[in-house]
Amino acid sequence: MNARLQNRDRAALYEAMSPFNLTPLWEVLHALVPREPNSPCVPAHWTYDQVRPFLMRAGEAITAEDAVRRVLILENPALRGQSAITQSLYAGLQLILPGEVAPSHRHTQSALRFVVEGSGAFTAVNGERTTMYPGDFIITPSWTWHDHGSEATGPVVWLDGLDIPMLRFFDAGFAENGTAAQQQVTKPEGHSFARYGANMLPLRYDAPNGATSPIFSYPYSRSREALEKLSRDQAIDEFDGVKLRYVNPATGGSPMPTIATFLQLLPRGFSGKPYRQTDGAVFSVVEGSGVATVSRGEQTWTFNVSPRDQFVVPSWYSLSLSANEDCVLFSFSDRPVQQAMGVWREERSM
Ligand code: GTQ
Repeated sequence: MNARLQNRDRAALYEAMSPFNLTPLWEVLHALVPREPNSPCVPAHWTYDQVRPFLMRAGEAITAEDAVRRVLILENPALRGQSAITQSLYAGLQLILPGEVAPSHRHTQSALRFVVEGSGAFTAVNGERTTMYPGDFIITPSWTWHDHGSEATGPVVWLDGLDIPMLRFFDAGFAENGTAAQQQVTKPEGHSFARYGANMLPLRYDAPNGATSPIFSYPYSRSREALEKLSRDQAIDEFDGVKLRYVNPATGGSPMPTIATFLQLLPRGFSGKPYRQTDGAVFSVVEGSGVATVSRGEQTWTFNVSPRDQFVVPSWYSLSLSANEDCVLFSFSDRPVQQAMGVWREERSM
């Protein structure tokens, strides 16, 4: 049979089977099982100078209570309309103004907060409030009641990171609104940290939040101090500078089952080597300034980053980081899920 006839036969076959919801694998196999990750996402950078005026306008346009959560979603430019910064993760910047309340609710999606601007807002989880300070990493475990409020004198802004697209993928999302705007406070602030945060655990450890860390807040001051000391005492990693991962103190695993979180210090003058990983990562700049160079094939993105900026590096795009002055970066990704599946990979250039 000549090729033209064959193509015509095949086209007729595809058309005939289509009404029966059948389609040939061989036309799509290469895309379904790519030689290497082929993310539809693109690298992107949100400077705080660009974003902040829109956040403040949002503060005038709607109250936190009416919005439920007054958040500007950081959408991957290649995934507009999907409320996703990577295929599996959601990110947004949430604003709360003095005296406001973001009402109590719970959902199966896990959430992290990374405080970007302002002090004195609080988040309440399971009857315990945690006051937020810049650089603090705070978690809301899956299916726990949470509300946010502010006794600050100015605006407070934090980065929200949630596994919303992942739960959407699994069709496993549930949510419920609280009966009162704010949950009752039943424990003194710092209760969980005393119980679980001193490198000690209660004798009969009760895993109050299932697979999620029993600590709600990982204060910046302690994490920053650790990085500072390590930057003096140990060799600086050629790719990461000094990078630590946050842990669930009861398991040594990630604080949340779906999201890994990291804090790293790039010492002044650091010029990191390029590496790539299968977990796309969202970064929040805490201190200092630097350059994130992201590349894939022939294409390169150069982000000059400053404090309070956010940026995203998709799966298998290579990243190299450099610092003009001591630079601290927070980041998060879906690594624990990939590791549970045994598919996480990284490649560090020679
Ligand atoms: O604070 O509970 O950015 O439910 C998106 C969904 C924040 C929250 C978001 C949420 C929340």
